[in-house]
Amino acid sequence: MALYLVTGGCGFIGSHLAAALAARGDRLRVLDDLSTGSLDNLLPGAELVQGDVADAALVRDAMQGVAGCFHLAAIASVERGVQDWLGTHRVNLTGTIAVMDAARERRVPVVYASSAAVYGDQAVLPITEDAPKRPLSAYGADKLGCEQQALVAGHVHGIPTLGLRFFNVFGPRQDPRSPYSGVISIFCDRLSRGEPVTVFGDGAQTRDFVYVADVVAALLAGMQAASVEAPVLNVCTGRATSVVELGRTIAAACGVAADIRHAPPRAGEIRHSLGNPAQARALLGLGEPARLREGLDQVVAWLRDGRPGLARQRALEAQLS
Ligand code: NAD
Ligand code: UD2
Repeated sequence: MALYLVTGGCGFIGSHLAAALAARGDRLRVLDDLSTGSLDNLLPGAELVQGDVADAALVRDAMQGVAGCFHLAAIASVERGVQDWLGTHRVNLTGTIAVMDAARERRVPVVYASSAAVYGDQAVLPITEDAPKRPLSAYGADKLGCEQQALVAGHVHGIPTLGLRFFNVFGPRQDPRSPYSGVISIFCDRLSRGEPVTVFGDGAQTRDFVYVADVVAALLAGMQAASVEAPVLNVCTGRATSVVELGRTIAAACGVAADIRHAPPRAGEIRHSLGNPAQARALLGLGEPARLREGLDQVVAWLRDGRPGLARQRALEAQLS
């Protein structure tokens, strides 16, 4: 029974990781400032350190006695990086350096979230890990900065790390009601309530949507793969879906007609994003990823249940058993 630190453990992906760690019998310390995460997503029984991941002293305390750190805390939005360049940089890059600095003393392995945003627009698809990096956003540039600091962590300080470039992650507990929410959470929420959805641009842009359970499998397996070489892997499916096709598939999952409207494209938007999952599959021993429709059905069911957080969901399950 090992103790792990999960930064961002009250967020969407963090809450799923927390549940998976607990299911395999591990203990958990969560560091989160609850800015986009919520207390309802805190795993019952987990220790909470509430505060800022860029606060070096706080992170150093939180790192005490842990077997490994999963670093997920970030301002996980391209759009917010546009609005608040410096503020997001402080959390997304300085926060990561604070985590690696705190891991220094005992060389605690760190598995951290990078993003497909490091690639920007690529001519060759699907994207393999060695593709040239051309981030088109402050968010992507900071994630690339995290990867470069991980090289320093390994080379200079002997800290084992693994970076996981998540593509577009979706699943239950992804907040659908913020202007910065991911497209799947917004579309599922609106269409399930019979409201129209807005597609930015012509909707032919494509994304590689990966279900959160597959992301958690990569995170868990990733702790063994962390090394001073600072490896970085794609976490994706290798399947492309256009935004318009997504709208239609979600409408079908909700059992409603697709009411799709169009608005101008987002500035600086990536046109096509499709990852090659082969390296991660081979290195982490991952199975076949979930089909899009399977994952969408889970999101629709979660919305129908009133969007419970992890804690409320646990309480509901306890009542039923
Ligand atoms: P999320 O917003 O649900 O989770 C982020 C968590 O970090 C939240 O609980 C938030 O309260 C916390 N946090 C934010 N700023 C903090 C700070 N200064 N100090 C401490 N805690 C802070 O987002 P998510 O989708 O679960 O993302 C998790 C990680 O995965 C992030 O690093 C994100 O950049 C990365 N990622 C996500 C996606 C995706 O599609 N969701 C894709 C690529 C990468
Ligand atoms: C980027 C990253 C992703 C993650 C995320 C965090 C890429 C390829 N992906 O996702 O890995 O880090 O940022 O924010 O870099 N859209 C609509 N209508 C809406 C909402 C979105 O049409 O109401 C479109 C949007 O224009 C885009 C697609 O849907 O083409 C996906 O948008 P998103 O905000 O869910 O995620 P994206 O691709 O910016």
